[in-house]
Amino acid sequence: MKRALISVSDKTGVLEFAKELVSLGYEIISTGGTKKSLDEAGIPTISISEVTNFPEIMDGRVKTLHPNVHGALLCVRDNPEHVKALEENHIAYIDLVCVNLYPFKQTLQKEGVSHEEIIENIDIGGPSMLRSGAKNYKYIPVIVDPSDYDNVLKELKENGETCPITREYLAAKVFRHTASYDTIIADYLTKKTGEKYPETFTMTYEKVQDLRYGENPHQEAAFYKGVNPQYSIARAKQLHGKELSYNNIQDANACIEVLKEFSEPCAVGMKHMNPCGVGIGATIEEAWDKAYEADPTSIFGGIVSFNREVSVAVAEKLSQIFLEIIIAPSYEKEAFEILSAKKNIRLMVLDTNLDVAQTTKVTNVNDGLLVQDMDLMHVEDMELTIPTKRKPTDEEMKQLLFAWKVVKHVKSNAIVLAKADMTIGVGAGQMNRVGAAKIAIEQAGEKAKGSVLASDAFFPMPDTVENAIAAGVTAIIQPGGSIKDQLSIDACDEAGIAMVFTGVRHFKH
Ligand code: 93A
Repeated sequence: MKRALISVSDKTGVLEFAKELVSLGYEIISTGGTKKSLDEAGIPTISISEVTNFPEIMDGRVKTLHPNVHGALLCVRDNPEHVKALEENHIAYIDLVCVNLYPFKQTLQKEGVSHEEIIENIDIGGPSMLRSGAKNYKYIPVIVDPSDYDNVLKELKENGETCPITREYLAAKVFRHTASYDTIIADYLTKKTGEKYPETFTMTYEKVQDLRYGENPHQEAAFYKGVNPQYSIARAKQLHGKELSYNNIQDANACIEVLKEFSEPCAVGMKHMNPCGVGIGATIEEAWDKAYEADPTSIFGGIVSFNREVSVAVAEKLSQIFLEIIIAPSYEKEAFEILSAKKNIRLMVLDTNLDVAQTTKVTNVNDGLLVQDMDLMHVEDMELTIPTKRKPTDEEMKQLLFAWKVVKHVKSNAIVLAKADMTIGVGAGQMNRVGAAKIAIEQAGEKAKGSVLASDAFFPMPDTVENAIAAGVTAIIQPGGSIKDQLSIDACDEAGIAMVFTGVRHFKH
């Protein structure tokens, strides 16, 4: 008689699965809680203790960790020595394993959970059975995911056994699962020790969706999210519109990052990973008007994020332009109706009050990862100094700080011009600073008069400052620290404009 070992914490679908196995002639072996559920459903089972000849002890910590289980699972059935060992020790084969693990992740996410409870939810016996069975996938199907029950049953019914390729697929899934399970445990304990960059870097991500393609149609792609995403694109929910694309997700992520800088009502327009228009105001309408006016050309086909509910007034304006995505904490009912009248526009919600939990940023290079702290440095924590004769006025200072918060999110070399709580010129990703400034100044045009300028890193030459002065900029914020700082300061003093040093730079490559 064939035997199936069933020991599951997630009981989804297990009664039906077990019932079908019984009707296919399997004897079911199961552990305490699982057996109870199967018994209650009238499904005949034998207890694990009957197999191990040993009681479940220590609150179940030791129930399946036994040679009668692992010998049965690991035996190479084509190896006479193995078979002999099995017979000599009176061990019978186990032909199918169905195990899912103590809910470690879910326990971790429980409000007010104690360390002891978390530790108790580290499954030891379950992964051991999964791994033993999966190592021997040549003979044994091992099912860790209830969504595989149906297919396994189908194959058993059709062929009396599972297909080798299915067993291989299931084994790969098992090892992915146990690896990711252990990663979550390791992550929890590593965080507890405070070790930030341990000798191995492990991460586990769960698939959100396959993407139609990557950056270009000839590249395959998928989107994965962290185990407990916070205020980020991985947490956002799509309410309406076409499926997100790879480029959408990257841009939306960058768009949300800018939003995190501001607590006042704010609207951010993003295009190809750079903010094209950012506005703040007393209301979300005002913020949007500014973000739009900042650059009505680039916003076309862009991504927009808000940190306040989208009102009807804003929705009416948004519906006039072609946008890829709108992200906001919520939408007024009628605002949602207005926007969702467009079939393709992606409408997303994201709680912008959540904690900003992510503290490390991972970038990949071929065959490697670069991991660094997120750039969470805020201007409030910087020691600002004023090297010029003239100090910025209060209004200039307000605009400088606004521009500084935005320039942090513009690809280097980055220059941002701002005026009246909005960006008016953004120079992004240039290979020289003066070039980035030229783009920003040209975009601002007449508006540059009386504006302020932020530079993500210091000026190696005074040329950018000279160009800014010529365009009518009245105050500049930059890290300082160039050996030629004095030339830039002199240029400011000569023109009677103000300069602020942050002492901190914001490269973003
Ligand atoms: O406590 S364990 O690490 N020790 C074991 O020997 C063991 N055997 C199965 N956890 C063990 N399990 C796990 O118990 C399984 O992975 C499954 O998640 C759970 C099922 O227990 P029950 O059937 O008593 O509800």
